[in-house]
Amino acid sequence: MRWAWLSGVVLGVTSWGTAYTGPATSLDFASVVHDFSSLGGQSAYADPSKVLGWPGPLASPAVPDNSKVFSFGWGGWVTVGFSRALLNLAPSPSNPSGADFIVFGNAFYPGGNILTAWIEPGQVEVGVDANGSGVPDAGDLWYRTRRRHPEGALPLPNSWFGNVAVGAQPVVGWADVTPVQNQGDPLVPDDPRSPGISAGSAGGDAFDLDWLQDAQGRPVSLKRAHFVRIRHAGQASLGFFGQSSTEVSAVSILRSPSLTSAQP
Ligand SMILES: [Ca+2]
Ligand SMILES: [Ca+2]
Ligand SMILES: [Ca+2]
Repeated sequence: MRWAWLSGVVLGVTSWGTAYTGPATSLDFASVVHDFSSLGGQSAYADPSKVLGWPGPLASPAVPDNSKVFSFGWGGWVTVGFSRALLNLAPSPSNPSGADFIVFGNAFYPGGNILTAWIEPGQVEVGVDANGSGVPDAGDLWYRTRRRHPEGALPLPNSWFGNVAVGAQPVVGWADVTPVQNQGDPLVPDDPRSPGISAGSAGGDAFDLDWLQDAQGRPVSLKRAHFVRIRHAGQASLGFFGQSSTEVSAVSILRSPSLTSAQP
C-alpha cells in the first residue's frame, strides 16, 4: 500500500520513548536474505535487507515504522535465514502457546482502535535444510502454515486486505496482520485470539512449527527448521492506496527457556 504521506503526518507522535525491551540481540533475528522478489510491492520499499535485524525502532500500534520494511505484492516474496536453527518450543510461562518465531510487518490499528486493523496478509512457509547446504535449494523440504483464519487457497478474497475487523474473529496464521509495538519485547509472542497486543509483547504475528502442512495438506510438526519465507497472499486493489502488498520489517526466532543468550 502507499502509506508515506500517512506516516509523515504523525511521525512526531512516534519519536518518543525507548525502543523495545527484553534480552534480544541481533542474533535473535533473521541474519541473511536467501532470495526475494519485490514484484508488486511499493517501489520505494524494495530493499530486502530491511527485513534483517530488529523491527523498525519507531513502530507503534497505531503508526507503523515504514523506515524499515521490505514490500512485495502478488507474486513477490522474501526468504530469510538465521544464525541458529528454529526450534519447536514447548509452552512455557513466558511463551504460553509455544510459539517459535514472529514475523513483524507494518499492520496498524487506524486511530488506535484495536478492533480494526489495516492488514495485508502474507503466507508464511518454513524450510528445512534437508541437504545441509546452509541455503535453500533443491533437496530441501518446505511447508506452509495451517490452522488459520481465514482459511482457503491463495489469493485470499479482497475483503481480507485493508481495514479488516479483527475483534470478534481475529485473523490468525498470517503475516503483516498484528501491529508492532516498540515498547514491547520482540521475543514475547502476541496472543492473536485477544484484541490488541498482549502485555509485554512487541506484537507481530507468531507462528509455531506445529502449525504446518505439506503440499498435500497433511498436518506437519517439525522439531527444527532453518528458513522462513513470506509471500503476499492476495492481489486486492485498495483504491487510493494502490495494490495490496505485504511488508516485512523483521523475523525473530524465540528462545528455549534454557537458552539464556542468543549465541548460535
Ligand atoms: Ca512450538
Ligand atoms: Ca539446502
Ligand atoms: Ca502492510
